[in-house]
Amino acid sequence: MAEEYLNYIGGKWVPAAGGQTFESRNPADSGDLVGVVAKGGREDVDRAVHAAAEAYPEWLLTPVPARADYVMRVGLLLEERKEELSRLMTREMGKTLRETRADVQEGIDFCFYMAGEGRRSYGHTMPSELPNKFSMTVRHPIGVVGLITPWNFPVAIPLWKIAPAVVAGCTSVFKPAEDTPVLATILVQLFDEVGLPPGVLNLVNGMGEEAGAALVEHPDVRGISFTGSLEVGRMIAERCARDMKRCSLELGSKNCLIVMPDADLDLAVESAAWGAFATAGQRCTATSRIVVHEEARQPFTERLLERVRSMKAGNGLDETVELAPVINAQQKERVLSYVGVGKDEGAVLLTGGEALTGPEYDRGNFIAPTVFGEMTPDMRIAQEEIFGPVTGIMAVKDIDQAIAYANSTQYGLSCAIYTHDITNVFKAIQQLEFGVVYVNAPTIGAEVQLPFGGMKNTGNGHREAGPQALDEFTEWKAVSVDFSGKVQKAQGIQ
Ligand code: UN1
Repeated sequence: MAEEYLNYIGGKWVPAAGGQTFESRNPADSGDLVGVVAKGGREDVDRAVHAAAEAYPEWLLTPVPARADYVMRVGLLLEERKEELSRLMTREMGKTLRETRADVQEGIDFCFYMAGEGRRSYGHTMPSELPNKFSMTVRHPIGVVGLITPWNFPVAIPLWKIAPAVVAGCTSVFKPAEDTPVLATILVQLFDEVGLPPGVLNLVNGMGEEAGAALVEHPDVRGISFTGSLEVGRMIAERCARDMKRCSLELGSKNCLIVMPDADLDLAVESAAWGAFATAGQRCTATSRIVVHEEARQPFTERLLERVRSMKAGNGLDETVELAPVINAQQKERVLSYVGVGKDEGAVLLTGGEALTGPEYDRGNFIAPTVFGEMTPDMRIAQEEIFGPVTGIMAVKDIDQAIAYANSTQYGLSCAIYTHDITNVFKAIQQLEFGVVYVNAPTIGAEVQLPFGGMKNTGNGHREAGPQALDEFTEWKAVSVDFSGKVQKAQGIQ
């Protein structure tokens, strides 16, 4: 029997109100049942929001360093349990062990970063135009928030939201992706273990259309932080706009790696292979487009294909495996259908493009690493987020065309350029419409002390992590203290 995982409401572990459950299965082996999970719906969300609202007044009055201390202690527990959780994460969502270790590490790093923020949480002081009057800004939590997360970073991304919400003084209801409920539940267990007061963090596992929608629509929820698809993000934004709710969105992207002729091609090839095929291409930051100067196209393409063909696919617990399965059977079909789209549009399939078969693959969702050549910016495979092990190469004649091609989608999360030419570097920095830009580094692998988020339809202007982390969960309050003993009127009124 697989272990059962419950929801966490007001500090208590509880089954779903309707008694329903759902399964979490291993994407590398459908016979491996990772856990049976309480399937929460509207009523569970309502109870969780009430618990969060009840906990809020006291949490607001808890000193910020004391709030941050819980986050620090969760980071320490994660450090102790890193290997165990990494292995379980590979079982639950498939990516390789070295990547699941990195996911947990990113969570640890961010807990420590946010713990430090607890003793900063800076505001400003500024002068007043009037004598004997003092002015400053302080952060104020926005209240009860809903946190809705994806499955591709089951520890890091939830912590990008939970840790700043806790430090900011918000109380929250966490609705994790339906593909990774087990890891999410264990993460919440850690907050329980360090003694976070009941109601400050609540967990409702369940489906997006039920539990997620109920959270977004709940009148007592003051803000939503969501990472996922543009399609769902749009629905959330519309609903939040109507109710004047804070809403921060981290959505799809079509990230790009630019290779100029003076680049170190070995580095560019390794960077492309890592960026496109780590997590089987299922990162918001995945290198799903490669723009190569025509002088470098042939040697770059040859070396990339050689590198990609050397990749071993399989169960991520095998340390020699580089290519993991995609998350579920539905996603496998979707990715394969995009291979058909690319061929129909006239792109040239250079390698991959099919499901992997054989005894070690048949019970999992494995797709061969896929590279298209002769891709052009107008093609759907160059425009739509595929979220699988598929990338395409476009040739350009100069840096201006490279930047134009890179910018030619509705998205703008991550873009990398390989070059040693200082002019190319600064043109890229100046003109790329991406929230995350790398020079001679892959499109993936963001560090937690930098702000993370995208331009254009990748989001709605918010950033996670970095010095901006608290902005998502706080309002600015402008405070003025008059100690003149008079009623002073601003703007020169006598
Ligand atoms: C994501 O896929 O949503 O930069 C986040 C990276 C990771 C985060 C990706 N640190 O690839």
